Amino acid sequence: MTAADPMQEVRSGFVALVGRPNAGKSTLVNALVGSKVAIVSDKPQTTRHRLRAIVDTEDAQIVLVDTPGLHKPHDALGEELNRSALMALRDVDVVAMVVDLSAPVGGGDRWVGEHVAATDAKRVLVLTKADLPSDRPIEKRIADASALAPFDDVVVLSAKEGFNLEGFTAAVSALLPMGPRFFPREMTSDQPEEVVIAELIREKVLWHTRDEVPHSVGAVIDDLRYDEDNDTTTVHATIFVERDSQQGIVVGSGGSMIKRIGTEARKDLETLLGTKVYLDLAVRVKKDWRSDGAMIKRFGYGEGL
Ligand SMILES: Nc1nc2c(ncn2[C@@H]2O[C@H](COP(=O)(O)OP(=O)(O)OP(=O)(O)O)[C@@H](O)[C@H]2O)c(=O)[nH]1
Ligand SMILES: [Mg+2]
Repeated sequence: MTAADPMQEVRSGFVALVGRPNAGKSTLVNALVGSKVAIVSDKPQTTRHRLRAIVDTEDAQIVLVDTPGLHKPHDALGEELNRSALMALRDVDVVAMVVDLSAPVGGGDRWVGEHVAATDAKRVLVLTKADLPSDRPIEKRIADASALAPFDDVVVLSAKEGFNLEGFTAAVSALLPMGPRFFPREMTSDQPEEVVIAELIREKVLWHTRDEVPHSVGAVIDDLRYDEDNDTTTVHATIFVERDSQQGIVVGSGGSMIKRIGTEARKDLETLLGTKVYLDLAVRVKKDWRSDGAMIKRFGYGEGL
């Protein structure tokens, strides 16, 4: 067998995944890439960074662009997240609109559909969560969602069960132009290590909190260093919340919650970094930071400009 020619032309291009919060975009990205590159939670508005993830096969390189869920914004953060998601619709070859097959198509989907219809890119409708029961016949759901924009193709899949991921890859590849690979074949994501680490910490907070708390949480890395002698990475990070009461929730009684968050995050970080990890987490209050443009920039959310 001869080594693949790096200049060989394959189906290659950029594919933006857009949709309502919680539709399942990031779960699909992880399933397609085959490793965890995007954080996921059961709370809406989990993704706050536009993230590029690479799916590389023998005859295609699909650069997936995961985006924050499009929603009705209530603050500066929400506006920035929407702006970032809508920016991703420009300059991509294909827009994949991700819709939760188990939930009714609603006004939020129609609004996303209008933006999808307005792009010059090819369009694929992705109906995900096919493993979940639906209260309406599947044909009806597919028909409702298909009417949201003029789509070039429709794919039904389950990211969680890994059902019909190859259907997505085939549908998207067929719509991509021939060209060179844009990224090295072994690369899976374009996120800087510090962002990945901060996001993993935030993800743990999302899973363990509810109501306004998940939305009020931001995480930053204050210091990151690797000590070769004992093969340990030391991470100092701060979790920001907006209220004293939220600080109490994230710390937990006798520090029980922050300990749990820290233990779970450390395990993930050890897998990610392949070293031992010492993780020090502080929880601080920054009142109404979601309305503060400077703080949003400091976290690097949205366009991170
Ligand atoms: N049963 C089932 N659950 C899924 C599937 N895909 C995603 N989920 C769940 O749906 C929830 C939201 O998933 P995410 O991937 O974070 O959704 P998202 O669209 O990226 O959400 P935002 O980042 O907030 O816009 C999580 O609880 C996932 O486990 C699926 O195929 N089947
Ligand atoms: Mg997401």
